[in-house]
Amino acid sequence: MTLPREATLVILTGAGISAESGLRTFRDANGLWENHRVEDVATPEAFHRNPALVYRFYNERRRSLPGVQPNAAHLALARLEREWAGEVLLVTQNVDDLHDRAGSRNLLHMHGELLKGRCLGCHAVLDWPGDMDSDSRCPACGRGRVRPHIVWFGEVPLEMESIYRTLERCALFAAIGTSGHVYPAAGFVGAVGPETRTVELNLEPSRVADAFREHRAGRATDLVPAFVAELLGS
Ligand code: BV8
Repeated sequence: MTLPREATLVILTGAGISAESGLRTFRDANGLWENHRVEDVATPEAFHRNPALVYRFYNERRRSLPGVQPNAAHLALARLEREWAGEVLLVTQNVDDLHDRAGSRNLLHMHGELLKGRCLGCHAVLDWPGDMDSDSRCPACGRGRVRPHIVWFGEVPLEMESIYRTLERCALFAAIGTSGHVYPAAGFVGAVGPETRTVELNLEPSRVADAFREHRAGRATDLVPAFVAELLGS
């Protein structure tokens, strides 16, 4: 089914799109980090209970970013945004900056960003490329402690309103490199219209594969450039 040229596309990405850049997925770590389940480290309760552990978890991941590069899949999605006549909304669950560095602009980090912090006092969202700890203070208000600008388990993801608004009117919804474990992202495929084309691109079927009409199995750096070329008709 060919898409109208002005159609709105929504692309959802997960850790699998960054895997070939060298960033571990949650499944690779089988959800474990320093013998903690990620769900136990990435929660407000964990931050309250043991802030040093949670700061360390994010410092380690933030430090790994300069050493990795966007891959062909990230670059292909940036090309799609540039060359597609209609809107392309890229919603990522990833907290790395690889889509940003690949050139995607109409990009929503629904689970936050490693390179940002948030003031617990004035709630300012801050660029934060370096390490963060309990002594870190907000440069905006000068006194608040700072937390990672990350949506933890049990917290409300960012930009949900605009995401659902775009899902309702998109002609194509494609999910790339996400296991379908985590909600509400895993439920997005159920929020599109009855005519919307749905495609899952993944190394293996996700938990919600049955909800997609089309499936492409393989690595993101193979599947995504080919999928984008097909959409652009080139
Ligand atoms: C919410 C930031 C309400 C942190 C993340 C009990 C108590 C409390 C909550 C819940 C509960 N039970 C359920 C919930 C809801 C919970 C949830 O879903 N839990 C799960 C564990 C069951 N969700 C929440 O708490 C969310 N908030 O529900 O608020 C609400 C709801 C709706 C509306 C308003 C309010 C908040 C969830 C956000 C948590 N934060 N990230 C951090 O990064 O440290 S989630 C984190 O894990 C990632 O962001 C990502 O979303 C998720 C991992 O998923 P994936 O990205 O899919 O990665 P994964 O490793 O799982 O899979 C990789 C995939 O890639 C695989 O399929 C693999 O095959 C594929 N792959 C690998 N290599 C390649 C590849 N594909 C292609 N090419 C390759 N080379």
